[in-house]
Amino acid sequence: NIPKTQKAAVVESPDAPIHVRDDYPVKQPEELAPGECLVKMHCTGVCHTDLHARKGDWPVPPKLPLIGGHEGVGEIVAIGAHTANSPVKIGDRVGIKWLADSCLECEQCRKGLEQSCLKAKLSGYTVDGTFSQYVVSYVSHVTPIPENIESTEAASILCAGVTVYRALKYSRTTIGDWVVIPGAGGGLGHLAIQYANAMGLRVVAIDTGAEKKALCLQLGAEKWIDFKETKDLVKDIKEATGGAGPHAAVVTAASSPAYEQAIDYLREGGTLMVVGLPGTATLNASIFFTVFKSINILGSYVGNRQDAREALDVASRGKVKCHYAIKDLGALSEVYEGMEAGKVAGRIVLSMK
Ligand code: 8ID
Ligand code: ZN
Repeated sequence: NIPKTQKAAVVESPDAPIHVRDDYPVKQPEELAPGECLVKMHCTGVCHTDLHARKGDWPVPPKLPLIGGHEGVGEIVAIGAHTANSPVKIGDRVGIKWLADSCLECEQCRKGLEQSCLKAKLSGYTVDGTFSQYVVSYVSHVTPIPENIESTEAASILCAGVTVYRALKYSRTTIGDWVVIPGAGGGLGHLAIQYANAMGLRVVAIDTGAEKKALCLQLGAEKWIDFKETKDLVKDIKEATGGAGPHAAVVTAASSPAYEQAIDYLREGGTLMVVGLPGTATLNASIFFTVFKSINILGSYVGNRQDAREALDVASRGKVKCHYAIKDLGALSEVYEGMEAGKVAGRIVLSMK
């Protein structure tokens, strides 16, 4: 009883309005290739990456027409014939993350850096994503969802959560260290505050507006700086961290100004985790002070299958909770408008039922 057609939000071109259709074809079970599975979606988060994709912001172009979305949770309703060694079965609740599939054989895959596999398939970018009722994904990469977490709670852990979890994990920090999070009131940032706290880190949240301030402080940030109000960001960050500056910065803002002074405010030996992805900006770091202060600059790209399980495990034990509002798929355009205007505190999750 899998329908032939479904609701889907289709982007035909970067300028055209998003077209929510109800006659989009569903790939039928007998059409699935080995290794593919069909997932009936419960819900999906909306990431700022989906907005970058929709606008064609990035130097690597998305497929067109495109169905975006890569924070989906649903149930497997079919698996392609002749699929060998599937780690999941029909009826399992699974998550669809940014990395839809990778070859599992190349050096990057063997090293657990599968997100940088040259044959990677990206949900909602190079293959259709989760803004539809049925999604074709891949048995080796869908993420089993633990029982004790709601689908709507789990959705944004699959991109926002795993991304900041991994960035913090590799930030060369330890219990009691200070981490500054520009973008703290957004989807990635508000989860980063909580993962940082769970790791024993002390958080300086940077973002703007009363609503995001209240959210960040409520989620456990010790200090707050409004980037639109500060007269001297470096001075304010240093003061907030007792004079010496933070041990790490995890930049989750979707804008390049958020990176500009990181080398100046980081503590000696500190680490800049490059996460937020403004279109074509370059990192402008003083070479002299990067060397003189022994600064580490590390790009951090979502997470591998293990990171996804770890991030979900932490959330399923109640240590991290997504702050979200639920809307329908038809609201996607207005969600993007709100996100563009910086008005979304936390996340928006779309119900797909
Ligand atoms: O794997 C990765 N590296 C990865 C994974 C997922 C998402 C990277 N991203 C990227 C997205 O593509 C996007 O560029 O991270 C960025 C943030 O995604 P998001 O959290 O989904 O976006 P959001 O909810 O809009 O939050 C961004 C926040 O940044 C603040 C905004 O106010 C907003 O709350 N912000 C901005 I724009 N400029 C800022 C600044 N200068 C700033 N905060 C502090 N300082
Ligand atoms: Zn994302």
